[in-house]
Amino acid sequence: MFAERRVQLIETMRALSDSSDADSSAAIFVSARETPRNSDVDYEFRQESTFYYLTGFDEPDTVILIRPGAEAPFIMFVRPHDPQMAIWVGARAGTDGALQHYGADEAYPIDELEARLPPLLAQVEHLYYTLGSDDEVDTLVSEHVANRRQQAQRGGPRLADLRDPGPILEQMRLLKSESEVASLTRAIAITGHGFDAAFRLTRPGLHEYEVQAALEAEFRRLGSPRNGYPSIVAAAHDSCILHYTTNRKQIHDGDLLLIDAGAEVDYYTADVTRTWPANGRFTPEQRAVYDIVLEAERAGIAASQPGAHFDHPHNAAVRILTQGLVDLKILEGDIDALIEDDAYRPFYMHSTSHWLGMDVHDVGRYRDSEDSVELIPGMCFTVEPGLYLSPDDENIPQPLRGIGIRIEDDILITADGHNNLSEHIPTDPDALESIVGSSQN
Ligand SMILES: [Mn+2]
Repeated sequence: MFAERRVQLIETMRALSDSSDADSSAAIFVSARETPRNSDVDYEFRQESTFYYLTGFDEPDTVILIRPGAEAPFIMFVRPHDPQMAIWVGARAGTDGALQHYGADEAYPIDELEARLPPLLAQVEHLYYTLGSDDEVDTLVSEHVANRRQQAQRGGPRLADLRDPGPILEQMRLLKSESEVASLTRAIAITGHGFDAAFRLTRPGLHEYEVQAALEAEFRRLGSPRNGYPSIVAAAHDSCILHYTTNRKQIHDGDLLLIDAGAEVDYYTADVTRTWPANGRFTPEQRAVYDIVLEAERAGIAASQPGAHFDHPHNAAVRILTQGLVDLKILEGDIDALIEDDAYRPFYMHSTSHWLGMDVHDVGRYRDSEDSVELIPGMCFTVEPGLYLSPDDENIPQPLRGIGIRIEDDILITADGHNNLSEHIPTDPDALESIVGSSQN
């Protein structure tokens, strides 16, 4: 599948070539680098998503060159074998591995990049590289551009332009293949097991991190090597903080607990949020807000259809949330006028959906000129409305203050509608009440 993606990229580059020679372009992609944390310790390494999408290669300090029509269209520059490093941190693929296991037509040690790059690019007219993606390669590319400009003045082949390959890859990554959907499905299934453990364990007196540990223990136990993003485990009014990740508080009787978390599998991540009562029973106020958010979420999911547009689930959710804010006596007035004025914004300050895939906020355009993009089969995104009633907002009736609720599912657009990939993780408030705290441990 990695080779197929490189072929698809090559075909797109050829189609975008305006010269007589359709093979006059080349593309450069750079891996993630290791980031030092302190002395001999690095931050956990994760490959850059587009680089992994094109290569399946998960080592740092790697550069690839893709050249349509060349005798060696796929060249990898990798870290060489190092017997000493193999003892300390394990073997690298090396140039042999790049050739044998990763489909490279040629492979060289990364130290040779600076010397080899200029001759490999000497005839290229359209150079694809995302400037700003890597300091070292940025420098090599800008030196090459400067040298080619000088050479062109002396009659050398002209480098016509430097192009960003980002939009091509973003469009490719936006439409998920069957194997990508299978990985997402697995990530979401594992995430569901984590939520199940969290539901069952939850009870007043525990700390947020204890519930997080139960959730993430399932992720790891079932084969997810890491989370797609840091888990948000927010009790009480911290559920009103969208990206609360402190997760250190004790959970008290009467609190809500909001968890927003996703296991990563094969470089694809789930992104699921549930909110439930710590003691297993919603208060009437919590339940009233919960029912509004759930209705908004269901309306958003129902609006997720091929041929609809990206904004439609958001618009459907906002209508329900605004009506709900009126019913709760937080807003008053005509629903259409309130929506027109963004009156819901203090209580619902994020949008309802984002693309989902290798990155939790995955790549892909949201708008085509004026309109939001049309939904087509293979697109995957979240639907995640919420209401966040600040503990400090004196315009909110006192018993509602501090209630924060978000419900989030992962939706795949299909030929005849959609598939809610996280549907098996309960959102029904009665179902949640019956499962919360049911573990004896
Ligand atoms: Mn999300």
